[in-house]
Amino acid sequence: MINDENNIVLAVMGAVGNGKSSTLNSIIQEPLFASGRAVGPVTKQIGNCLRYWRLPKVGRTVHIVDTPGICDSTYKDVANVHLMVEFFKSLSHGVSAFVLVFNVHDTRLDEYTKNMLRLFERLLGPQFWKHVVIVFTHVDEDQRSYLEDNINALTDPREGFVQVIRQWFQFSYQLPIVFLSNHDTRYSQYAHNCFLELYDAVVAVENGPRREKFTCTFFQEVNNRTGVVQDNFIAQRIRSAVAAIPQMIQAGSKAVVNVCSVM
Ligand SMILES: Nc1nc2c(ncn2[C@@H]2O[C@H](COP(=O)(O)OP(=O)(O)OP(=O)(O)O)[C@@H](O)[C@H]2O)c(=O)[nH]1
Ligand SMILES: [Mg+2]
Repeated sequence: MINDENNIVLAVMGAVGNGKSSTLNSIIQEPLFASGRAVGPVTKQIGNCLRYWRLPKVGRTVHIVDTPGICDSTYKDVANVHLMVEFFKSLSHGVSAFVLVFNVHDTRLDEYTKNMLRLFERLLGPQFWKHVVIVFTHVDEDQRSYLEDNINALTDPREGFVQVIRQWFQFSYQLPIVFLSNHDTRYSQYAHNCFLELYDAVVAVENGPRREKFTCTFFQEVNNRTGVVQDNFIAQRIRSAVAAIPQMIQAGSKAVVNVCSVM
């Protein structure tokens, strides 16, 4: 049952091509979501479905939500905002973990990614961070020793990746960080261990201090409405969240103009 409260609800987010769809496919051990290398984004729609978490076999069902990648293109920005509206509707029963997916070979936190994180925080509230898991893909077994210096830099307690995010958004707790490979996951003990770490991280944020899934006033308010009224409400909330992020406006980004003009 899609609304069973025992389901893990997992949403992946991140830049185009970072391995979001592949990570979900690895978890369920099924090529459900299209993945690959392309000039533009491969995932163009929100995809969600219910499956067993199979890597590793944990005996729990997972409601997985795949999203199109964040990218810096005017046309795609407009499309992504429309899709985000659908995204929030589909998550209105609560979320175990928001998995932010990065590629270990490209760990820049660019302004666009930062603005999208600001937008999520603004819409969902700062409690959103308590349900975030950071994932780095492309940490393949045969690359692991070569990547060890990168991994140490990213996890550095004073200057590492999570530390930078914590400083930007000014929260004091740690975010779980998982390094994994989506390459050849079927028989690999290494992949099994990586995904066990991911499962443990998801369960840890799901069972945070409040021992419950993430929900927020915004989700509840969305749920209290239906049809066109619900659509208009979501659009209005996104528009005011964007307007409240000075960096998005100062950037003079066409994305902001488009966000406002499509709603
Ligand atoms: N070697 C290796 N390749 C990976 C890994 N994760 C993803 N890939 C490859 O990276 C490419 C992009 O992966 P996707 O899963 O399609 O990425 P995405 O984030 O869903 O991309 P969009 O939907 O376009 O935003 C594919 O060719 C994957 O096979 C990994 O851990 N190791
Ligand atoms: Mg994808």
